[in-house]
Amino acid sequence: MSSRKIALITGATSGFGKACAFKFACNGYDLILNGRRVDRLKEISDELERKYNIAVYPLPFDVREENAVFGSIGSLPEEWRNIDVLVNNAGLAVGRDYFEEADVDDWNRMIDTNVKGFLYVAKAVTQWMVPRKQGHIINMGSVAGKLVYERGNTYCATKFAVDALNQAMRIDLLRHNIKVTGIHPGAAETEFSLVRFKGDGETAASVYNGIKALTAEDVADVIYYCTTLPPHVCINDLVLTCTHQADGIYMHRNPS
Ligand code: NDP
Ligand code: 8X3
Repeated sequence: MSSRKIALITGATSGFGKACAFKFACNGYDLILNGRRVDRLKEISDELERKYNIAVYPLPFDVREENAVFGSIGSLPEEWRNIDVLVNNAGLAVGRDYFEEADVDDWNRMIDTNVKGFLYVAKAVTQWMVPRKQGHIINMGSVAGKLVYERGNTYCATKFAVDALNQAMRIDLLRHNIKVTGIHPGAAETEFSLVRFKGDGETAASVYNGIKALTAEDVADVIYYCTTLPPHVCINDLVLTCTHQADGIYMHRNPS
């Protein structure tokens, strides 16, 4: 174990989290990686250690399980507690339905993951950052947390909550010198839509028809950039979309 910087990334088995793992690894960070799919977590960890000569500590848990989150992060070995960066990213949309037609189980999954799980992870990591008076929390919001769109109801609400909590954490952690950054991407082609549409690949793919969407790597580059600024500089809130998208509603498809 070296004295290199450490990043903890949730949702590192896919999409933004996985791309962040590669971006931070190639810049010399040691990594604590979370996700529920243990096989993927192991594969990614092995590849990163091999390719980038860094150390990886796989930390599988479901962010919805309060005891698992606090237990796993709270009992990290001493040498893994000096976490410099948290990418608080694990999250999902489930369903895209009109309010009166939506499934309450879908709402529960989104609220439990995107709000409660998000809070547990941030709080558990903060216990290691506060005594050091140092650290950077990157919270994964969305354009869906800036503007509500049709049939976005509860997913949008969870990302509005992330936006509010991002502001709240920044205010409350100010006295501990901890940076807090909200990242709000627009449409990015990851496994997000496949999860949202419950495995319906055709509908998932149609979300990106006629646009050149963001890639996970685009988002990871921006997240990493936010961590490279001098200690006295913090990007508080950052919205990024592909050039064919203005916000959570307006897209220009099939541009000539
Ligand atoms: P992916 O589906 O590709 O990745 C989601 C990640 O979250 C996976 O690694 C998944 O891992 C993890 N995850 C989901 N639920 C849990 C859980 N209960 N416990 C632990 N890990 C969990 O999607 P994205 O990379 O696109 O999404 C990442 C974040 O970005 C989400 O918060 C999403 O809301 C947000 N976002 C996505 C956008 C997009 O267009 N793609 C745009 C704006 C924001 P596993 O299944 O192994 O647990
Ligand atoms: C994911 C982007 O526009 O599907 O947060 O809500 S969107």
